Amino acid sequence: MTKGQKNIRWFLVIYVVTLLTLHTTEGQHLTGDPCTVQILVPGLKGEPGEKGLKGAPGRPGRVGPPGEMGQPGVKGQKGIMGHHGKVGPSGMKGIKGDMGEHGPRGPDGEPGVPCECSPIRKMIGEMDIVVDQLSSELKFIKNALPSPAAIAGIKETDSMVYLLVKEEKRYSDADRYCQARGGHLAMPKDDVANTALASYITEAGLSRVYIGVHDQDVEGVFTYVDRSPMSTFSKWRKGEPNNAYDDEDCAEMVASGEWTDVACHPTMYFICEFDRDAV
Ligand SMILES: [Ca+2]
Ligand SMILES: [Ca+2]
Repeated sequence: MTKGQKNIRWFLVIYVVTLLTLHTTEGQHLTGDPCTVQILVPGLKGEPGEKGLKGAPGRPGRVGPPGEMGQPGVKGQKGIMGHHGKVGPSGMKGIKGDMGEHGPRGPDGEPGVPCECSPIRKMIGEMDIVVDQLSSELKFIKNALPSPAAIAGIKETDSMVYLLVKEEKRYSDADRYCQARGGHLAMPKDDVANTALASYITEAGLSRVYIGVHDQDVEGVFTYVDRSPMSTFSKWRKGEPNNAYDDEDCAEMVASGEWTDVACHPTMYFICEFDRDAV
């Protein structure tokens, strides 16, 4: 837009405003020609208008910053008791406690019945003797036996205790075994002893055992193993001793109770004897 065009435009604006002012405002009539172009001045400031209606609510503001941490709350009440738990493992045995105090004395018992005590005392005394004998025999058995399976029990006479040993040994080893236990190979010196030994062999289911008879010192002169002479008793089987093969210097007893001279080196079972007084 040029400067001339701007001027024309301002002129037209002023002219229209003037016409409108003259037409609507009586108090401001000016003398002269209504078509005369005049400069107008602004009127007085009007009275304040009435208060307008309340506007619509504004938009929500921004989210504010987080608040500060609050104060601790009040402690709650105690809850109800829970269920019982599982039974735990047994604890270790505790230390033995001190002995308690003596209890009060009990009431007196009923009076006893009078008795004749002498026979009972005598019986007790006899039983004590038997117990002592059994104890000593048991001690002897424990000392004499290599093992319970090695013997077929014990055979006794009035003066001797016989022990059949079921371990096969040579004559000299067998006697050594008996001596180590306080005895000898059995030396039957009468029929009572010889019969006891024979029954012992039979009851054990054996056929022969070494006994303590030999002629190792002088051929043909038999003695007992303790070198005591055979003066009045012997039980040789018929035809014995015969020193067969010139090699029989020891003796065995067979189940019948008879004796036979045999060689000393074979091994076989044997019977030991012990004095009863020493047992
Ligand atoms: Ca001989
Ligand atoms: Ca012979």
